[in-house]
Amino acid sequence: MLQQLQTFATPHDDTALHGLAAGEKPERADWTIDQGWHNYTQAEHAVWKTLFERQSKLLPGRACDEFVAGMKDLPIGPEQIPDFERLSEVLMKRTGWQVVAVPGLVPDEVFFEHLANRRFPAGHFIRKPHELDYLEEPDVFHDVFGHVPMLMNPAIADYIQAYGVGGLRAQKLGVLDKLARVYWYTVEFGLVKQADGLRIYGAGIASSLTETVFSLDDPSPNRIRFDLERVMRTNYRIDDFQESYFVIDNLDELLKLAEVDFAPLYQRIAGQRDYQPGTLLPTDTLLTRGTGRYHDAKRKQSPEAQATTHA
Ligand code: HBI
Ligand code: FE
Repeated sequence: MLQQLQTFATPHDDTALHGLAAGEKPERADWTIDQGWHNYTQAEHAVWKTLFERQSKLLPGRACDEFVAGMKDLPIGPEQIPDFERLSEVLMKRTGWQVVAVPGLVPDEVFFEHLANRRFPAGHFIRKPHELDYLEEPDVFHDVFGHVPMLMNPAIADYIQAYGVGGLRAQKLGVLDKLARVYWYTVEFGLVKQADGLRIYGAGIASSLTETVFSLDDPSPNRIRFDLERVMRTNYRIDDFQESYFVIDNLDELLKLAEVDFAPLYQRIAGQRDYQPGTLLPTDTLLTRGTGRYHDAKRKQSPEAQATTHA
């Protein structure tokens, strides 16, 4: 209880870990907390501003048109960390979604239950000035700047809800790892083809300065036409840039994905082997064959880095 009080009463202190990772137990069963908007300090708003301005300079011509349009219509600006209630008012009218505050990572079933009900759980805390470029847990910048503009799009809105429903089902079937890869390579790290070339729609890219550039401009990663079964069998990196990005033709493709019955796919790939993040297959449709230089260099530095992929 003491720990609970401390973590929730002073939500903006210096602890590095939040939510599940900090060993917290929630007050409410759905893990939501008050955003506590008035508790943000000037220093915290300043971190938001730094991040916001960096990304806003970089994203025109790189983020997909839907991201830019969503951002424009939301009460999100450089000066202050957004207020979730004001975001929810606009989102609710557009696609029926809400943003709710959570202390950090929440258990899978809690996460899915929110998504299945069109509530997006957003970390209420913001990273510290020394962790601008790398953070283990989703904070308010990743969740709000990266995810919320996309939730203004009806296709993404339906797709993420379907992921929540599918997540609960996949958990019961013991195949969550397969489904989580689909989320990872679409909602978090997806690229989409637009008239003038590849663009970002994944929140993990859109909220990262370095990965924005790496994913689109660097010769190192593979850029592969999205294929559902292929992605379900592909491990991903949680500690570094992706070695492969998967590309969809347009966001409506996700709507079709949301309608697919995954059960037969889980059965078909059960027992088949997984692919490593950088592996290319003869059946892949390649947009870019990566040089692999970035991750090869890292593996030379520390061979054990190869193992830090997510099952
Ligand atoms: N909790 N707050 C939060 N945000 C996430 O993105 C999240 C989570 N809990 C579980 C989870 N993601 C993933 O591991 C699932 O998508 C599988
Ligand atoms: Fe995310």
